[in-house]
Amino acid sequence: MTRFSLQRFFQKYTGFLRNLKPAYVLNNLLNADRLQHNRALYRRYGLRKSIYSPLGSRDFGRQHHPDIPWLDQPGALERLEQNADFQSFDKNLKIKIRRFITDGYMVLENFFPEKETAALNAEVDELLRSGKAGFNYTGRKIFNLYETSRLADERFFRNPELTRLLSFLLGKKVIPFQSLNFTLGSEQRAHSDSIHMTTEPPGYLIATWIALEDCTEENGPLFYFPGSHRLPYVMTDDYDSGNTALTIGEHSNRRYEDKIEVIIREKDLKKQLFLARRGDVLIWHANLLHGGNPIATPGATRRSMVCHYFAEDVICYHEMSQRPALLPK
Ligand SMILES: O=C(O)CCC(=O)C(=O)O
Repeated sequence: MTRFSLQRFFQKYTGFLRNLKPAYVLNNLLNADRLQHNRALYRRYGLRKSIYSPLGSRDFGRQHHPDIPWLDQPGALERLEQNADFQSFDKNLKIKIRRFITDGYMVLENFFPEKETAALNAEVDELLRSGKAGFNYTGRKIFNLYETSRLADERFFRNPELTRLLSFLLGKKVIPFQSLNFTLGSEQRAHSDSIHMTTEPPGYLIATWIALEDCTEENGPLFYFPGSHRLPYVMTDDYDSGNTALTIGEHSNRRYEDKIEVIIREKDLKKQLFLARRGDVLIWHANLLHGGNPIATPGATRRSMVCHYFAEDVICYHEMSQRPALLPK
């Protein structure tokens, strides 16, 4: 089985193998070239294990490395005001960046012109119709469309203006990691991306959520909890994940989402809907709790694209499935 087909297999497959750590180790070995950069990083962060082994937050002990993103550090607002790049932004963007520190998200209204969102929607329809793109095992997500659509790749995933802003927010250059396209709302329960895409030091993931269609209360809009990014990161040791030496734990995702629901209740977090207009972009922090509202009108479409970015020069991994991230070559 080639490396590519094993990756594809994991995108569609939902059975027992998904739970087995050795299956991921095999996948790591088949993708050895995409893990070599970790040798130097493991040394830098004092991690003494094979780059092909399972990897989780427990490997870093109780004390995470203190070099977290600059805007997550104490005194970030003051440091921001002294930053020359920050001073070069327009007044409106400065306000949004300040709020990103406290709220964990920002919205760039009308960022993509209608011509571009219409072209991408037409391309998604055509790729789905021809079978060149398809949904993964969730039945809702088109994984890494940027690999088959130059438009999705160049204008949306690697958009220079967006990647510059994301690099500024993390204080390190970003690496475009994965994209997800939706034609219907995800109806995903509240979660933080950091359980799925994790870094050491923590916090070096950032995402853009792009509205390719207007969102209403009917078509399952995105929701988020402002300020929730400031809560402690919830990792597999913080809930009953079922994780063992050989398995990642059955229903780990459901158990995680149950835990997040408890936290939302206990902290009395206030949910906000993102009733986006087509072309709007929302940027969220690695630890902002968010999800997809139920679709109130069955069948109502909600076209959108999510792009996830890791920062360069940090260890990137997947806490829930306990494996190092295979960065694009
Ligand atoms: O678009 C949505 O409804 C949610 C997407 C999401 O939660 C994610 O990509 O992490």
